[in-house]
Amino acid sequence: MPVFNLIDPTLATIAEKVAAGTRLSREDGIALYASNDLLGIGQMADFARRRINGDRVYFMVNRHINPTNICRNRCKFCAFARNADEPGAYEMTLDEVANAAAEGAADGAYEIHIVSGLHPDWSYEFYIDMVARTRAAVPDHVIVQAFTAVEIEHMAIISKKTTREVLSDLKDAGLDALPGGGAEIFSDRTRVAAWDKKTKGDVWLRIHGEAHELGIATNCTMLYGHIETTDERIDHLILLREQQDKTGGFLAFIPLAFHAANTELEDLPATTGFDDLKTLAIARLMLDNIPHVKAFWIMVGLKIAQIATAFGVDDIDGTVVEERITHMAGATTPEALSKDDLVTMITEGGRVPVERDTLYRIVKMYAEESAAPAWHAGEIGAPPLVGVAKGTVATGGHSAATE
Ligand code: V47
Repeated sequence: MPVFNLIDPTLATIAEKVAAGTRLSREDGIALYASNDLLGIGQMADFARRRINGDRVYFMVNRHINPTNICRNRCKFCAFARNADEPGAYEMTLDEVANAAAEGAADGAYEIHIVSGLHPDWSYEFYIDMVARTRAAVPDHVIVQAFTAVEIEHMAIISKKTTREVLSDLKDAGLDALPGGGAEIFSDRTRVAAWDKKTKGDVWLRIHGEAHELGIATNCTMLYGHIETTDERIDHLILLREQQDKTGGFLAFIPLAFHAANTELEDLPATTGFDDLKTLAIARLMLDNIPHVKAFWIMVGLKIAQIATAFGVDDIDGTVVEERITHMAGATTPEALSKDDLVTMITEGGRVPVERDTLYRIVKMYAEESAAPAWHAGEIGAPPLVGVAKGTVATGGHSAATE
């Protein structure tokens, strides 16, 4: 049995559950947020991380493309969106998107990550062509991860199709995976106050469930550090966990630290390092059925992302190149990192750097590992593991070798 050095004795029952691989309750999540014992929480999250992912910390070479910032939803937390006639508004042509994707692939990217505003004039066919053109511009091994559930709902509205039909059309055009954006915080209170036109939580979850059923892997996120309460954060995590129990296709959870500059919530302070680490660690502990927890270095900064690998995180995202959404909201992180930067960040923590594709298949191991982890998606070319993470990850019950 692991021994956790807890300063806060109220965490003792939670520690027993973590050691035994027992699911944590809503009350446990609330108690974790109420505690100041960051190192105690971190030790438990590190134990949970190791049980699932062994010594690996994943990263990837990827390219983000944001084809337009023109958006008909003007959410209060967003510094990226513009009206068409506003200074700074831009839109890319399909040629420009395809060229950026080809350039990313030529630079070694295994993922093209496409997210946009909801352009009021783009047609359904334009979106389908965007995926088809991107797919055609890159080699087969490159994963096309495109469109948040918010964009999928938008496409369903403009095409008068169901969201399932939209996902199916996109898949036929070459879509492999959905990114995790647009979830924000599922509570209706926050939605009504700050993003009233945006996709409701139950619709966001339904779309991801539909994607999983169609064999499209997805990620999930939580935007934190704005007007939400910590209870609302725990409720958000539990809704993600319940969806994963049903459809099993979430690969990674990514908490997104709110950046306030140039938004309507500009007066709010930035998240603290303490809150960032606690949120990542609590996510690892609550989301016992989601294999990976990612610290997106663009949002939490390089130093917190590196330290987070000792607080439950097994993924620090990728090289990125040209990120606009957080930088327009005041992020001071670089826009790109090299592979060497990422490998150094991981190696300093004594972990095994693993370059992966979107589906967590191995591109390259950068060091020897003593034992393969419980969760292992195989090598590049192995069949995608979508929908298999149903309640099996917490105890290390899943392994690609046993599928
Ligand atoms: O949906 C918007 C968030 C998301 C701000 O799936 C903001 O692998 C902070 O989802 N401050 C887009 N966050 C980014 C995203 C993402 C990033 C990296 C990897 C993956 C993945 C997904 O960013 C939006 C929204 O939730 N966001 N504005 C802001 N001011």
